[in-house]
Amino acid sequence: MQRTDDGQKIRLSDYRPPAFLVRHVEMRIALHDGHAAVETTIHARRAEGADPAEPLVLDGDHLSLVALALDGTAIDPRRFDAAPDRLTIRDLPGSDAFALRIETRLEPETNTELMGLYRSNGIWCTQCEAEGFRRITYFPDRPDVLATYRVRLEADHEAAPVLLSNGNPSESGDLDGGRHFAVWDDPHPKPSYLFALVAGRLDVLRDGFRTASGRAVDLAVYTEPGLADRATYAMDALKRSMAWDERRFGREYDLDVFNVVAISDFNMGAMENKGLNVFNHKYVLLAPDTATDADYAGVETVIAHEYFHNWTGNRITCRDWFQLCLKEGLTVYRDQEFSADERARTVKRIASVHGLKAQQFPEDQGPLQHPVRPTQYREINNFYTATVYEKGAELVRMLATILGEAGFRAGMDLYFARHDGDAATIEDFLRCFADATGADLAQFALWYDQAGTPELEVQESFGDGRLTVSLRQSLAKGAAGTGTEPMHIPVRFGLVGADGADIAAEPVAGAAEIEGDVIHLVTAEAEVVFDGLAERPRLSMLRDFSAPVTLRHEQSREDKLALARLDPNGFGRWRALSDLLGEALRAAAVAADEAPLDPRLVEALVECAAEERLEPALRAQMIAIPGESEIARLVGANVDPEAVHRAREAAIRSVARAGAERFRAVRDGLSRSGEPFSPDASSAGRRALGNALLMFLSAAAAEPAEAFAAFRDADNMTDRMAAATILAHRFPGSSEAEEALDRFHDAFEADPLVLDKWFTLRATVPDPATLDVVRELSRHPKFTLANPNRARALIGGFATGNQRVFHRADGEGYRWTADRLGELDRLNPQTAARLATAFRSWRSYEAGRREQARAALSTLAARPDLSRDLRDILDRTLS
Ligand code: 0A1
Ligand code: ZN
Repeated sequence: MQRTDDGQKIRLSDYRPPAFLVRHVEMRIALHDGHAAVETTIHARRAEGADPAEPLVLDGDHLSLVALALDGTAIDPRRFDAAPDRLTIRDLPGSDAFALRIETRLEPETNTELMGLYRSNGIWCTQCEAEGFRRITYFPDRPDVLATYRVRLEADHEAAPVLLSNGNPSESGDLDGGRHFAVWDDPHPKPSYLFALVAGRLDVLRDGFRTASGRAVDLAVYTEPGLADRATYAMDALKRSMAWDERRFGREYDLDVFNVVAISDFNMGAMENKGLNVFNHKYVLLAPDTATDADYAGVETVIAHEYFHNWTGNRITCRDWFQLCLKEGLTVYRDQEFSADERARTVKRIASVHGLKAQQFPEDQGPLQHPVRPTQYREINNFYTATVYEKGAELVRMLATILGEAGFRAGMDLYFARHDGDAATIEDFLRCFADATGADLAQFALWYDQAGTPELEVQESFGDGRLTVSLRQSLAKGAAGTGTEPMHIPVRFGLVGADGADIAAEPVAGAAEIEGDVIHLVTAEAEVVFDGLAERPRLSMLRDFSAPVTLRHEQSREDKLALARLDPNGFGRWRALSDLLGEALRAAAVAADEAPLDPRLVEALVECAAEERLEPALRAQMIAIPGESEIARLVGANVDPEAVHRAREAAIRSVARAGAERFRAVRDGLSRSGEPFSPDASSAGRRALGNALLMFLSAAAAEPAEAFAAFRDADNMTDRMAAATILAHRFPGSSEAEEALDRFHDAFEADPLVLDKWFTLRATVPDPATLDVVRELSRHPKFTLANPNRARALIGGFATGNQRVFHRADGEGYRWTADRLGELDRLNPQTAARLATAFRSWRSYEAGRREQARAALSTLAARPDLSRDLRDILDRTLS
């Protein structure tokens, strides 16, 4: 049963330290078919300075109390109130420690929200972040209450030969009636959101790691039976992550075991429970025949992310949920750096920036806007957002840019030393960098509190060997209503000469502060002057996307075209091309014309595709045509998705026709037939380029034969999926597309992760008839709203991956989606709320669609029994 909404907001300004502290928790959890019996003993005491008359108030969520005892004696019922969402106990000792024993009884099988203790494919597992522990027992379920845990699990040996919890294994043994037990000790004090248990019939892949100081760690990845051989890449990524964190940040692992479990039904990507990371199986299980290169990269990233949380999140956690970015932004930054080191830095950076613009920018510019550190929420689960994660990571990256590598590392070292074992705040974090380097970060701190994407306007003029660059920053007030003060924007730049080399020019003294290749813009406006230049350089601004801003650089198309060819910074070349493409597509979509692209831009793209000295992965990124939702974002207002679709198709045709011959030669040159599949970054890059070219070649030929042959001959999922997408999306209804989709379905029907791909592939066909297809798919025997991956594959695939049909003028796309969200909300509010964010940009569409979207959203919002999660998103989206 979902929580309904009382409309109440939780505010950062109301934060009070806990009145009671918990030192140690003992749990005995007996798992049975149909129910679980939980006995929890909380060793606690009143916090120093807390009011001795204050009752102990423990959080609960749909709990029923079985028994309650204080220091071994049942408590007089007049001394406590047990409600499903709260246990209040009065007259507790003034300062002595006490042991409170709480018994609860749960029904994991009926837990469809997948929060707390639930059963997935027969496996018992938990998800406690953010507030799931209170669905297991009454507890001060807040991240600033840290305790050590000793957990005893009991279950039927047959049903659950594997019994896992946090920390190190201690005792285990047999019990009567075919049951057995295992005890786990977690010596590291942790908040309740990091508690976990897993029990069931699981296969395991084992390995080991020796830390720099010599600790031997047993590593294990658990999967459903028969799938452990698909965990080898995840295990490899884990070992690489452990070694990287030692090298890069001096962080070692701190337990004797590290366990990872892959679960089929999971709301998010994964969870960093201490010593027992639980994953959506999508981020563990891989095989060349079932997983794409993007899946491999995703597994590597998520494995690293969860592992890195051991220090940034677990050893140092958050004081309260407003500080979520303290662990998430920092950990995303760390996983991005890991991928950059393990793969290719520029390619990784482009992918991150692309993701930031696709996910975070629309959030920051729409009704769901909030600062990286929010100051209020109704439902915390709705704040695991691109802003907290991805923009949060950008803030850490800016800090590294501003302080330099050594200063940043000194600040991180101090943070680990000073706050190990703490529940910290953003202020604590920033103070470490200030103290370690002497920097004043007061202005920088505004980035955490001011929502919205700043605009950075740049103008340049050149004469007599002197280049004057004017910079202006501005921040519009958005839905969050936060401040608009000028912030510290680090602007990495280069002056590119006609020979394609950076010109080393000294800035004229007295202008805005420049350190190396970074301009520190700290005022609303500033001017930078370079003198003594022998030629007019091309200004390459905001290299590596050194700040999360919208750059408005008044730069001629000639200069941009020159940078696309010449910029020695690979990111700069990509950005020049993507700006040129974005601008051309935006203009075409606004004018609703299908004019071909500027031939010079087309030529630049074709040349990039063929530029041998560039790594193929980068070439694939450079020739990517912006997607329809990206073009819609650039149009910004009164978007007509049909015009967007036509503009994009016309652009693809212009590039395809002009490049066909050279594309063919490049594609032929890439093929390495006979070589066994390898998921490494450069092999993946060759496949990415080859498949991007196949798309253009199919568009040029205007017929599906080549893509069909590629589909038929594919010996890995990346190539198969790419070819199937070309067939389904570009040749919908053709016999080749139908045959490919059927073959795909029949070959992989039994593999849930691949079947998800098939649902998404069909839901994203940009053809009006897709609405009937998704209707039919929602009645497919393998479709279920109970599995979040499946729900996301169909509903999410459609609503976020099919601009043209989701935004159908007749509103049918909106209504179908809203109806599904209403159904899903009754099972899994968190996933429903997340999917509902597909509507976040509804106001930027043309009037007719706007009205249809408003009507669909209002009808959904009018349902009386919506969850707090979905109601929060709908109210903010409509406001
Ligand atoms: N902390 C996890 C992700 C996560 C967040 C929220 C959840 O439930 C509301 C579950 C998992 C991470 O960053 O990986
Ligand atoms: Zn995280």
